[in-house]
Amino acid sequence: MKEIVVATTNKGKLKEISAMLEKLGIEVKSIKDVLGYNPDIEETGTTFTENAVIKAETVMNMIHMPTLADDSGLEVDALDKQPGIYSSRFMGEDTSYDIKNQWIIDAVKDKEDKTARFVCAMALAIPDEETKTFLGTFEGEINDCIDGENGFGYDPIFYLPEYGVTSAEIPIEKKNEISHRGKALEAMKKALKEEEAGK
Ligand code: ITT
Repeated sequence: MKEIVVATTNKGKLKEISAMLEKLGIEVKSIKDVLGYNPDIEETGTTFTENAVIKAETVMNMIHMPTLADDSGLEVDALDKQPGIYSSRFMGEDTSYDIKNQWIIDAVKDKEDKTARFVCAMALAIPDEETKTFLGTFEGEINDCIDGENGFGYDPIFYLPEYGVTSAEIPIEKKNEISHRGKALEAMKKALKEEEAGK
């Protein structure tokens, strides 16, 4: 595959996915590059994987090109795995991440269990092929303050005990090596390689 359209409106995701795919020699386009606008897609699924498939197939059916979609989010164990699939809609789509992040910090402040994880489901929809899905997870804890300028979304409160910093304090290359998104893309790479070898 030489070219792939990434069905996302999220600039942070696009930057990370582009950095990973360009390393494989794949040219990345956003839906806006191809369609000229971002279609409004309702995420009606009940799991990350269902939503990733909805996004990938909706866009692929519009443009008839290989399309990759990412549905991801933060699961906080002490909050019954919320915000989960509602991560971008949590507290309202237009609420700033400073406010969302501080709300989560306060909500787990007195909880013993601060564990959390990012989950990423990727769906690859190719014309006339069955859609393939891949899952990656990234374990961490909720930090006690907002720290770091890198990444996006909930990265500034996602503490990595092994590194002693949040995922907003590590460079993008490092995050891509260890993150939910990096792992899902690694699984996709492996599946595509195996498929190629079997042809
Ligand atoms: P698209 O649907 O257009 O791709 P979105 O941001 O609405 O964009 P999702 O519905 O998958 O995408 O929601 C993902 C949210 O989960 C994202 O907006 C962040 O709040 C959070 N998230 C996912 N991965 C993250 C990461 O690597 N770092 C920080 N926050 C992340």
